[in-house]
Amino acid sequence: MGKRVESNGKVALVTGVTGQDGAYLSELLLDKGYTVHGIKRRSSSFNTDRIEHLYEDPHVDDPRFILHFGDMTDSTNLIRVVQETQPDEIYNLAAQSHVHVSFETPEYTANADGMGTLRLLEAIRLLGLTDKTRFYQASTSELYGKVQEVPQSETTPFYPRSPYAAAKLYAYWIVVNYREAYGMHASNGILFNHESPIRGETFVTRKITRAAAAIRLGLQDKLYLGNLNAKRDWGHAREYVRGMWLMLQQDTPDDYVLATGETHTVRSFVEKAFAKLDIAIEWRGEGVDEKGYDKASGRVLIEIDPRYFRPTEVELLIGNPAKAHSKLGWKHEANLDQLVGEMVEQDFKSMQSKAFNAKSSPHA
Ligand code: NDP
Ligand code: GDR
Repeated sequence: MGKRVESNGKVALVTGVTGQDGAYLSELLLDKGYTVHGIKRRSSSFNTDRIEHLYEDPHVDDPRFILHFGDMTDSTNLIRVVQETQPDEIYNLAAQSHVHVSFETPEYTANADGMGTLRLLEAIRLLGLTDKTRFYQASTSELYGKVQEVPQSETTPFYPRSPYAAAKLYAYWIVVNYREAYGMHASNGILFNHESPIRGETFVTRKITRAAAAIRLGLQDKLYLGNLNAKRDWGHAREYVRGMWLMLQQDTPDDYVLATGETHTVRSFVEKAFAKLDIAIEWRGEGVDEKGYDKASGRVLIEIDPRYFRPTEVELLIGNPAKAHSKLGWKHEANLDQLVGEMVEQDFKSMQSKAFNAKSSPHA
């Protein structure tokens, strides 16, 4: 964060503030002069790494970034925080956001991602804030699931393929319903995958860029992955949070796809990431026996572990962001090559300095 900017008098409430998008969005809103309230979960270890740089001493006058403990599964907590903060805008980013994990925790995912959205909308309604508070819902390209048509747009039918997507489907429709029933300014951003150097470490892109860096530095031997053939439309998270904000600045609420309009396989993401560190990957074998070799040394660097396969997969995502372009003036900028480059560079730098510190520690 640079110098504090003049207040614009507006208050935003961000759920999921400790996540990738929560961090970028808070930065953007603070830069625009908002007072930002964030809801974070209590955890047994620190979960505020991504927003550390935004932290302000709570004892200063007129604090602009304020954190509240809370949880999407706790109605009374959400009602209290909304009442206390009286937000002009709510960005609902909190979710159990891992598709594969949702098969292990389907009920919790439905509760946090589906019912949690309803709880927030009801809080707005019960507190009489329907005319004041605008609402952004973090909807997802996972709603499209099994391919119906490509590229996917706001009018493409949904066919969810995971408990996560089914929970987000409920959230999507309850937002549309509250908009139509109560005239709320509530919008769905149907966002395709967006990544960054602060992407969660268990999503495939970050898993790959971290592994590439660690393998290059000799800190890891191999990378195990699941489905290499899945295709995703990957953009940069910093650009996507701007789209969220734009949706809430429109006179009328609506639903918008944010995407790049390009799609790439997981396999090609792997090749690009390793190539950034001068490792050329050569693939041999098929199906679960496919392996990625270091072309130069012949060493196996990538293997398939079927544990990472999902019971039902989303094979192909490619979005059509034409509506966001024409109505919001939003367009992605970074291409996949730039995104991969930024992620690999940051992972390499931070692992290199950690490895150096470990070596130079007197206790190592
Ligand atoms: P992250 O997983 O990085 O962040 C999720 C956030 O939600 C974290 O702050 C997490 O807290 C919080 N959270 C999880 N469960 C609860 C709960 N029960 N109560 C309160 N907070 C909770 O996700 P992203 O930032 O990548 O994504 C933001 C939103 O956008 C999510 O809703 C996701 O489903 C959706 N989305 C993401 C896309 C992407 O490509 N990134 C694409 C489309 C939609 P903690 O830090 O404690 O875990
Ligand atoms: P996704 O992201 O499921 O699209 O959901 P993820 O990065 O987890 O998976 C993308 C694709 O890669 C394949 N894959 C692997 N995935 C993981 N996580 N780990 C592996 O080892 C691996 N190997 C192959 C997956 O099968 C999948 O096809 C993300 C989340 O941010 C959601 O919250 C969001 O809604 C959607 O993007 C849009």
